[in-house]
Amino acid sequence: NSLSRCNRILRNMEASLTARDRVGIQDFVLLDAYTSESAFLDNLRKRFHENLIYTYIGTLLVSVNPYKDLDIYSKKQMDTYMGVNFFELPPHIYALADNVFRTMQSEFNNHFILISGESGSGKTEASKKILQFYAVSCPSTKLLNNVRDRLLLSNPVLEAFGNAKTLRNDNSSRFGKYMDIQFDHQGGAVGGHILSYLLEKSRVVHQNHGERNFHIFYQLVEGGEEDLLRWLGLERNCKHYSYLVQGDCAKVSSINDKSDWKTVRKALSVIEFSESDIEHLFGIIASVLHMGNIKFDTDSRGYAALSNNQEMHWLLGIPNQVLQHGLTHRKIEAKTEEVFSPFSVDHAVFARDALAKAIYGRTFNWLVSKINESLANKDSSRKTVIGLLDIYGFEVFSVNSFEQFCINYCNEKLQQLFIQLTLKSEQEEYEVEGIEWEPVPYFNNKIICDLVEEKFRGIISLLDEECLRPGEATDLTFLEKMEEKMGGHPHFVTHKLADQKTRKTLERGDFRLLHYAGEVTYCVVGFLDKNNDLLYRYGKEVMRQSKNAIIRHCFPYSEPDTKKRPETVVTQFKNSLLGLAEILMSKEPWYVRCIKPNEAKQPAHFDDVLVRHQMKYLGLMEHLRVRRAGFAYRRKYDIFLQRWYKPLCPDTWPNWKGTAAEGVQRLVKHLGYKSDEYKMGRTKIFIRHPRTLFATEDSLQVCKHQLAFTNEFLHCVI
Ligand code: AOV
Ligand code: MG
Repeated sequence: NSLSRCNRILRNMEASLTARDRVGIQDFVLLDAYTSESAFLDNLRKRFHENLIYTYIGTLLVSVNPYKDLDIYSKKQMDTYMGVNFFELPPHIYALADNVFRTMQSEFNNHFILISGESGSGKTEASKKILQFYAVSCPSTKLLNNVRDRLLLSNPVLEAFGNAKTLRNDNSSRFGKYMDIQFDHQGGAVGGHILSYLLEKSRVVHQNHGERNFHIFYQLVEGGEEDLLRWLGLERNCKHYSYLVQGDCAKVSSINDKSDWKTVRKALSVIEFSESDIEHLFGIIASVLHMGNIKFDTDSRGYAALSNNQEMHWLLGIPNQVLQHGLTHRKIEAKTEEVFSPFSVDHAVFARDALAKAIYGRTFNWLVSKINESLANKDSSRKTVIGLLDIYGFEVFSVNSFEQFCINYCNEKLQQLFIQLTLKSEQEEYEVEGIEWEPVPYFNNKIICDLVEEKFRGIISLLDEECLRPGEATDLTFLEKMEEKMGGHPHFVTHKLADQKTRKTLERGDFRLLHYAGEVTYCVVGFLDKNNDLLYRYGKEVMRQSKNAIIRHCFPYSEPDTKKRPETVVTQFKNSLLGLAEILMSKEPWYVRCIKPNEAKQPAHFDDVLVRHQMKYLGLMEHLRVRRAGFAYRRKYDIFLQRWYKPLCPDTWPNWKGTAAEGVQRLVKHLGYKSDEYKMGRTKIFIRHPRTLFATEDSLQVCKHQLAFTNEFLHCVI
C-alpha cells in the first residue's frame, strides 16, 4: 500500500513535471518566478485552457469557473481523492474537502471553508461539490443516509426560493448561507444547521431589465401540475403576472423550470414537509403572484379602492372584506378607539408591495427553520463540524442600490476576515513566536469597513440616524449628511465632493465607494425606505387572521409591536455578520477563492484584464508571498509530540519526561529535518514545506528506507 502510494506521488510529480509547459504548475508556491503577477496569470490561463480549473497556493484552493461541465466530479473521482495528500494527485476541490475532513477527524476540532469570489465566479457550485463529496465519502448507514439525503436536497429547495437570474449570474444567490455539517466520532454526517443572511426581498416586487424574480415562481407556473394550478387559480403563463414580467426575461436558456420544479417537489417530501405544509407553501407563492396583480382605482373620495378581484383572499384564507380593507387602510392609534385612515393609490401600491415582500421574506425564514428541524441531530454526544460559507459575491450593475450596498459591505467584511486570519495573523504569529520574518505588505480594507460601519460616523450610522427622522429626512438629506461627514475620505466620493473629471461620471443623487474589489456607484434613491422596511401594523394584524398555517406562524401575536422601534435592516444585517464572524473565528479556516474568467459566461474564454483584477483584490499574490516566505505548518509542541509523532523516535517513545519543546527538538533531529526546514518558536514548531511534514506523516506507516526514498524524491522534484 505504502509502496503504491509512493509510486502514485512519483507518477503525479513526473506527469506534472513533463507537462509543466503545457499545463502549468499545480501549486503556486512551486512557481519559479513566484513574485511576478504575469507568471501567476500565465499559470492560471495555461491550466484553464487545459480544463485544469483548480490550483493551490499551499492549502488554499484557487478555482476558475469553466462555464462548462467537466468530467471531474464523478463517484470514481471522489473515491480517488479519498484519504489522499495534496501532493499525490492534481488539485481538486475534493482534495481540499477530504483534507478538511481528515484534519477534523484526527484533531477532533471544528473547521470552516470560506468560499469567496465575485458574483458568478462559482461559489455556490463549489459549496455543492463539497457537500456532495461528504455525502458520498462519509461512512453510511440507513439512518445516516437519511441525513445525507436531506442535507443534499436542502440545496435545490433553498436555491429555488433564494436564487434568481441576475445580469451577472443565471443562478445568483440572493441570500447568504452558512451551513454546518455535523459529524460523529466515526466521521458519519449526523446532522446539519443552516443560517441564512439577508434575503434580497425587493426582488419579489421589482426586477431590473434582464433579471428574474426568485426561481420558485417560474417553476410553479411552468412546472406545476394542472390540478395544482387550477386550485391555486394560476394561469400557465408567466406573462400574466406583473411580478414576473418586469425584467422581460421569464425564459432563460440555461434554466429548465419544469424539471427544476420536479426536483424541488421531490426534495420537499424527502425533507419531510407534510402535504399540508406543501399546500400552504404554494398557496403563499400563488398569493404573492395574485397580490402583484391587484390594481387600485381612485374612489369618489380620492382614496384607493381595489379595481379587480384577485383570488388571493381564498388562498391566504382571509375573508375577502378583511383583506380588501387591510390593503387600502391603515390603523391609527387613538387613545381608546381604533381609527382607520384610507390610503391614496400610491400609498396602497406601496403597502401592497411591502406586504408581499414581508410574506415572502418571512416564508423564506420559515423554510430555513423547517429544513433545520429536519437536519437537527438530537443526540447530545459531542460532534465536530465543518461549516460551509457561500454568500452572495461582490456585484456591480449599471444602477446599484441598497441591496448592492449590503452585499458589497458583506464581501468587504469577509475580505477583512480573510486578511485577519491569513495575512495579518500569520505575520503577527511569527512576531509573537519570536521567528525572524520579513513583513509582506498588503492592502488592508479595514479602512473601508470602518467607513461603512463605524459607530456614530459610518455610513450605516448616518443612514439609521436619518431613518429616525420620519417626515423630515429624505434620501437626499442622507446624502448630504454623508457628504458632510465623509468629505475627504479616500474611499468615498459624490458629485459635490468630486474633482471635475470624476464629477462627469457621477449623478447628483449618487455616492461612490472605492471597495477593495473596485468602484461602485450607488444611487441613493430608496435607501431610507428599504432600510426602514416599513410594514403597517394593520397589515400584520390582517395576516394573523389567515387560515394558512405558515402565514399565521410568520405573523405571530407575540411579535414586538411598534412601541419599540425595530432594528433597521442594515443594522440587523451588520449584527448578523458580527455573529457570523464570531462563529467562524472559533473554527479552523480553509479557503476556496473563486475567479470568474469572463463577463460573458462563456467557456474557454479567459479575459486577462478581468482575471488579473480579481487576483489583485482577492490578495492572491500577497497570500502567495506570505506562504512562500513563511511556514506551511505549525503546531503546539505538546500536540505535535503527543498526538502524532513521538513513536517515531526512541528518545520520545513511549514516554517523554522532559518539556514538550525539547522532545520535539529530539524528534526532528532524529527524523533528520534540516535546519532551514523548520523553526522552533516560543510555543510551536514551524515547518516550512508541507513535503517535510508529509514525509513525516508517511513514516508513521512506511518503513525507513521508503521514507528516505520519498523524502529524497520530493526534495529533488519540488
Ligand atoms: P456564485 O455563487 O459565485 O455567484 P455560481 O456558483 O452560481 O456563482 O456559478 C455560476 C454559474 O457558473 C453556474 O450556474 C454554472 O453554470 C457555472 N459554474 C460554476 N462553477 C462551475 C463548475 N465547477 N463547473 C461547471 N460550471 C460551473 V452569486 O451566487 O451570483 O455571487 O450571488
Ligand atoms: Mg451563489
